[in-house]
Amino acid sequence: MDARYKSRDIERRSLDVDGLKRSFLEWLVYSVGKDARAATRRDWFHTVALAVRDRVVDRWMDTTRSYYQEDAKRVYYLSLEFLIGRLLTNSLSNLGIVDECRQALDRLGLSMEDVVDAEPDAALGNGGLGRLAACFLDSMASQGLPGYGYGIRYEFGLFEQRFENGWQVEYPEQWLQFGNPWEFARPEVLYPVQFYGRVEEFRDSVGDRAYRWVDADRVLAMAYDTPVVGYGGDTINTLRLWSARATRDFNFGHFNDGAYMKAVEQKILSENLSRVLYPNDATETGKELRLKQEYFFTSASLQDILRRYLQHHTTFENLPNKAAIQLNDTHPAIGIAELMRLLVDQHALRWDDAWEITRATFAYTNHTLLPEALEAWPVRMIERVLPRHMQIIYEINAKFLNRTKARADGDNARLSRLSLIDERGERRVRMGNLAFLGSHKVNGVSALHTELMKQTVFADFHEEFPDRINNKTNGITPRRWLKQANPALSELITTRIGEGWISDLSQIAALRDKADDVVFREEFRRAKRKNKKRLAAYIARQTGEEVLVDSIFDVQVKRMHEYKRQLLNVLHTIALYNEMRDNPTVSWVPVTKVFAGKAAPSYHMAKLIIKLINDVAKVVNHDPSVHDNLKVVLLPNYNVTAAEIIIPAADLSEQISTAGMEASGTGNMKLALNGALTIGTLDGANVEIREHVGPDNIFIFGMTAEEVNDLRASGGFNPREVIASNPSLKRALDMISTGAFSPDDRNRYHPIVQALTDGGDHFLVTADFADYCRAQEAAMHLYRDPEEWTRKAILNTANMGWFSSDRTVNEYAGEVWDVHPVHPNHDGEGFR
Ligand code: KOT
Repeated sequence: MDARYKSRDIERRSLDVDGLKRSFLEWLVYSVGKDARAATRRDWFHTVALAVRDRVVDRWMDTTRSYYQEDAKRVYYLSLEFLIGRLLTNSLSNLGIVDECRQALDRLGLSMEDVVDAEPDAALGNGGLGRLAACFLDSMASQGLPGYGYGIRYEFGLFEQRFENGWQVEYPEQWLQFGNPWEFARPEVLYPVQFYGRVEEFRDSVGDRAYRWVDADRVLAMAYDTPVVGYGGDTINTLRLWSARATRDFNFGHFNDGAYMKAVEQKILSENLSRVLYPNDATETGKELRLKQEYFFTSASLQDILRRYLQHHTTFENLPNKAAIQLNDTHPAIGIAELMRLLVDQHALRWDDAWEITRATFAYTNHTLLPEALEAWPVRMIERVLPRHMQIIYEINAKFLNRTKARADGDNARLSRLSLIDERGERRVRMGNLAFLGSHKVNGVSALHTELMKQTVFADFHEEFPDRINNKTNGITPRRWLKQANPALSELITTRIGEGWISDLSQIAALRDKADDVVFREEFRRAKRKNKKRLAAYIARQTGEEVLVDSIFDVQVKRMHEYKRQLLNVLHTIALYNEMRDNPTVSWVPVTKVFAGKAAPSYHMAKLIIKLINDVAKVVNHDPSVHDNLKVVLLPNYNVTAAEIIIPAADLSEQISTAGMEASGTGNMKLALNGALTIGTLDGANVEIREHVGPDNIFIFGMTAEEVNDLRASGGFNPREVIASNPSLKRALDMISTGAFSPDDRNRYHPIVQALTDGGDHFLVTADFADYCRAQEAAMHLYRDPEEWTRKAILNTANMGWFSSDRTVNEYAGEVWDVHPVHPNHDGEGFR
């Protein structure tokens, strides 16, 4: 081998400070094309990312080769969203070279923080569902599981949120503007995806009826691969995202006609498929482009999965033994009809065999019971966009209902509920029912949510298939959400119990004893204080507001949604403000209310709540009569990077959704793991968090899901009565409705007041207000006793081990996917 090439080859792998530094300089000059004097922070970020990427490529290929050689069963996680965030610290940390990189940069006169901060946030998701997918990728790779993520490479991620005059304004999020050093374009991995056209019936070679989809438009799906570095760097998995490309022969006819501009226009239109992420969290749009996005990435992924399978196999009966496909909600559920089409139409399998294979391959995760989020596409739209799939869905439905009818002795109401087609009003395809029927396992994301699935949306299906529904309580990756986001606490933990917790979070239970150790408590507080200072500086930079580091940092960060009840928190804020003004001589526990979260651009009520928080902040923060005892901040543009700064600094974690409405929550887990005490309802995973941290170490309030259900069913809830009987609630609401926070437009908050009163208060904000205030008081009271507070905070951290996404993913692997760890062979000259 050429000696120069060889030395460079070794350089690409070295992990010591000198090697990294030389490698940075080489990348800077020869790939970024700058010298050190001219390089910007962004140039350095690209340089470092490319040099780090070099260090994973060999191990990535080893991993992929090992899966191939062992013909291992793979799991394919199909998700319309992957909310990844930044990758530089994550990659360095999982490779174990954070310090080396910092020193190498130091020798070049650069600060690691500056370089890290130049990376844009990969925001290819809205909230919990997308972030869960990203945590699962980290956990699968860290467990050595052969897991692939499949999704869309959106050119524009979730919009950037700014506040203008207190209102949310959306700006495009151009994360790819300066290139993405982590991805590898695969122009040769290209699959055709069809839309529209019509179905032709014909006779196959043995004279049976067969179908082909003709006259369709074609778009190409091109792959971009991002390596997913597992902890320790042994396993490097792949996230494959599809980008839409026009076919080369696109409207060739137009060229012959001389209609060149028209052809180019068509090309641009077809490439819109992967242009932008829909910004709705837990609500559906019903837009045709969204349906096309769903089919686009699902079809490309299935073609890729079958291609990989066929490298080792000639028939399909073993597909379920070699591939598990997990549907992240119903967004990829059209894949059930697509796999049937591929097996029956293209590979000539018999229907019943294809159906058995399909069902054994797919599993489905439901993430919400909110009716407005359950996908139901108009039959007319599917007929037009995916005509062959509509036929297949009808066929699945007919066979299923026929079988069921035989046993259902005439219960037509039940049959119509089980049907894949909703016949009430405009006929629609119920994607949840399709996903349920086409999967061998269906799961909810917390114990409570799974029980409610059995009792509500899937009650009839559960009766029909009692073994299909199972629970997989969500989790979070301790690498990103403790080790990386909270170095102060992580280092403290590691000095006391070693670093085993990073890959086995159950070991963090060894901290339980330390809750009674006065020295450890002092150090725990010191770490929290450091994080609070970091957040205070961030708040000052972002909002200009100065907050007291010694105040309670009371944090509610999540998407803006009525069911998450930011309004309940705002009402408490106003009530507390009034109490402080009324009693200026009392020595109050200072409180900083921290909010952050985006509202869907078309969700007017959520946007009005944002404006209200900003208006309340303006009044409270400038009122000298409360001194500095109360501050309210709403941080703009909440994303993964902001979460990494906010969460480690929280004292109190707000998880206050109306019971029965939050499927799980995962922010609740991140905050408790970082030593925040939860104030919350018995909703989603809060129920299990209480079981793990202990009822004495959490502030639970409010109605239970059952009580909510009964109250709603009784139809007897009257918010007016509740308000009249609670003077502090009445006063807070009166202030909102008379314009105390909006003197420039006194009617501004009429819709909010209306919803909470004559509107019937669907989310039961007023019903839970008094008990919420009681829980808040208990929290403030406890905060006066720093030793007791810290003891409970430590017990939260120590008792959250079960909520690692490693645990979650292992449960899926064992109970749903039947996949097993593979240990890649790194016999080459890999590192370590
Ligand atoms: C559902 C349909 C469309 C768009 C988004 C959703 C969605 C998002 N459904 N659930 N989520 C959240 O998922 C998280 C992960 O499971 C849960 O923790 C959270 O409670 C859900 O609201």
